[in-house]
Amino acid sequence: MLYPQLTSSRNLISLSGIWNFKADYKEEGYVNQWYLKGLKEYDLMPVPASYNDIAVDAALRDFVGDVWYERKVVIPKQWETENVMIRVGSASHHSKIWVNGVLVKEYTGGFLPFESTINEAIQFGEENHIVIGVNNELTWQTLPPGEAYYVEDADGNRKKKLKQQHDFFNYSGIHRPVYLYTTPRTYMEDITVQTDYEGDQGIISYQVVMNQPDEESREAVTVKIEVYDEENQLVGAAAGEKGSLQIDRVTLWQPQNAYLYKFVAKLVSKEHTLDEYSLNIGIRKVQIENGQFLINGEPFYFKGFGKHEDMDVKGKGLDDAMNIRDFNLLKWIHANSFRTSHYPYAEEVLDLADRYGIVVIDEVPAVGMLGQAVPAIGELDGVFTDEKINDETLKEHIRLTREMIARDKNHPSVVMWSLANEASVMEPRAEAYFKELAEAARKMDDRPLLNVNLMLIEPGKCKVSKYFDVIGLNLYFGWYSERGDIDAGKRRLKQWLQECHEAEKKPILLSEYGVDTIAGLHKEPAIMFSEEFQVQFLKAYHEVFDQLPFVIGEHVWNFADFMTGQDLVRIDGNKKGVFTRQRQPKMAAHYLRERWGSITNTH
Ligand code: GCB
Repeated sequence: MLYPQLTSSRNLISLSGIWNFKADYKEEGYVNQWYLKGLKEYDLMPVPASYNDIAVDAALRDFVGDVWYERKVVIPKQWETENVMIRVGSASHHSKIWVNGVLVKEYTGGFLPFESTINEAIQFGEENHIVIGVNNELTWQTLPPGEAYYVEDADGNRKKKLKQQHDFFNYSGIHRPVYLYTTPRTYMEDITVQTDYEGDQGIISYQVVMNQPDEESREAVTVKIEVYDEENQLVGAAAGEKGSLQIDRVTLWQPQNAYLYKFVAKLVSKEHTLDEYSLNIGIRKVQIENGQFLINGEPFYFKGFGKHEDMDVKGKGLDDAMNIRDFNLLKWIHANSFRTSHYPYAEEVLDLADRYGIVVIDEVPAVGMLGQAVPAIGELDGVFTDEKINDETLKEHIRLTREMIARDKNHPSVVMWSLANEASVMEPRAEAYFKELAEAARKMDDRPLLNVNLMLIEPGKCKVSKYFDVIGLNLYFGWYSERGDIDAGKRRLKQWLQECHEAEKKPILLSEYGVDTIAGLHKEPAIMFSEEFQVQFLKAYHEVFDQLPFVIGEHVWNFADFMTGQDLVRIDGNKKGVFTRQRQPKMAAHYLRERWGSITNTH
């Protein structure tokens, strides 16, 4: 699915802004046909934004169930000859779109886009009524998994609650932009670009998928490709739905040194351009060889973070200012990468990663596939069962992986797919599940695959690592175990990493390590939660990583403090950020800046 674009052949109207909004506390929206009759007594709600923190209202913050968004929009008369689409960047977690009372789309998944043609439902040149219903419940067959259940409130009314196994707050609502856009009747539905190079010659292979309703004129349409460099000079051209082209004296896309070519695709019929679409592409190569992760033939050492889409007030709503602040901080701290823990981030974020030269590990929303919530201690109950994580969950997992890869495949910044975070992978039934998942993913794209394990998965006991290229480990020795004893944690860490590598013989990425730290709390000697403790913990871990050549990278948990559900171990959220939630540095940020500034991308 191509991101909506204004081009010589396509129109685009943003529906971001203020919508009417109503949370369906009494579960009456369907009965009273709000999708057709409209909302009465509504609130105002910004789109995109999570709705939870907008009102001053605990009931809305913690609401579980259906909410309704509504707005009216005039659709230009001139669009009548075009194919008109509505597209939502993401809404958490299950959505339906009605146009003038007609259901045009139903979609499950909280972190990926969905769209539909709406020609049959709209009135051109007139006002049209758009309603989007969003439900934030989770089940064992959704990703992430969770369970909704009813409780009674003080007045004896039933109300829903949600049990989840992941710690980040279940921010809900329309999180990414809503667009109306057009394509011509014959248009490009998809473009795939793959890159390579030999010597100083770049190689671009591409494929364009056309949607051409009129089969008879199929012959008459040709695909034309042009590639421009950053000076807007034409450096390559090709024709045909599928092909490849060479770029002489190529400038590669490098980590922290991005270079983007503009790939312009056109559908042409009798010298007339029917459709036009362009992509920013980077030419680079990713491989794993001899236990090393290579980008453009050079060993790459990941320095960076697990992040979240999370901020004050807006929750998970897309915010360009915050995103650019984050990239500036990544640059400032000399990070070269991050993981989109624990769901695919907005396409707009990946565009920035392409431009800033920040390497991305793209993760499906497979988090919490285990029988307990974090913290990572205690027993693991079985979840790969007929009732919980079953064949239906696997089908969803494969579908969301396919949609993520289809959406993000053309981003040079994306170098690896992460297919799960902290699943209960010592269970026998996890093996067949992950085998099928990894095999399916390999058919979709050739980038390496990552699986991320929690510290309850003992070295040598993971049933699924063999199906992956890189092993991610989330380790908190000295925090969740050996609490407060950094030396003991450090000894355990070294032994654990060595045993893991001995058992799996695969490159290891420290995909999470870190400690909760209250900004401004200083203690000398250090104790848990102080800024000094965070620095000492990170230093101790780094001393271990620096001795072990099979460690291919370090992603601190987390880039910034973020909101969670209410819990004993979460004081106004998860405080493992190196930056505060307002994106100001803790002491550890200065320490990391010094360390990462002094080690190169190859370590
Ligand atoms: C983890 C999870 C992450 C949590 C983190 C923590 O292992 O992957 O989502 O936020 O631990 O801080 O407990």
